[in-house]
Amino acid sequence: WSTNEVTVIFVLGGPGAGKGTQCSFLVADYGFKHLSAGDLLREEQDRPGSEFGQLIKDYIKEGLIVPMEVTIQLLENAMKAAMEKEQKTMFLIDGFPRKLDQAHAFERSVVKSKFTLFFKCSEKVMLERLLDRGKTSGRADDNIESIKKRFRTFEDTSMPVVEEFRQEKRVVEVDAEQTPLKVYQDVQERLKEWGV
Ligand code: UP5
Ligand code: MG
Repeated sequence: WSTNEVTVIFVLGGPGAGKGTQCSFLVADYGFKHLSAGDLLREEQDRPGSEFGQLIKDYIKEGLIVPMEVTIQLLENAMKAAMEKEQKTMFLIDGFPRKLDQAHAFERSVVKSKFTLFFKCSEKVMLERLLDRGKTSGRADDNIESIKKRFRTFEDTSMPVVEEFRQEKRVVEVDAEQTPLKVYQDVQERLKEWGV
């Protein structure tokens, strides 16, 4: 697709930074379709007959990045469906790209993103949030062992993506340690500056 037809905003930030929370606010106020790569992978994992179920399960538990072919295909299918069935053209792609190869492949073969909304949050705060959510989330990776691995992968593998986009002046950074509503106010101000 071309950037005239489709607008993509990547939403990045560490595990528990609040990506999903802020995306749901944005969906309510703007015409975005929200696609969480993690949610799409978890759905695919649970889909009867999926050839990737076990692989996804193992990668998520270990906090590792699922091979990009799987994730990009899921995202592309979901975008296509939202365009055809809901006439959506604006997408928030949450939790992706988390590795440089994914970023390059997606921007080359699907569409170039407008910018990346980056939620900055310390590990201390993210850990508290995730352990708290883990009491009820049922997520296989909301336990201390998996959380530590997710933090590690985020620093080693995903931050280089943010750094590359930052060099290209395509990162909009928001302090994610404030209350959800204060974070959202900052997000709205920044989007306005970017003409969204
Ligand atoms: N909360 C949120 N905002 C708050 C605030 N401002 N103040 C106080 N509390 C706040 O929020 C987390 C918790 O914090 C919630 O309880 C919330 O109420 C509270 P949430 O909005 O869910 O944060 P989010 O950043 O979305 O956290 P999430 O756990 O979803 O982030 P991850 O990036 O770890 O998870 P994701 O689902 O994206 O990926 C999971 C795994 O999938 C990855 O580890 C990886 O193994 C795999 N994956 C890939 O392999 N490839 C991909 O491209 C994507 C994922
Ligand atoms: Mg999330």
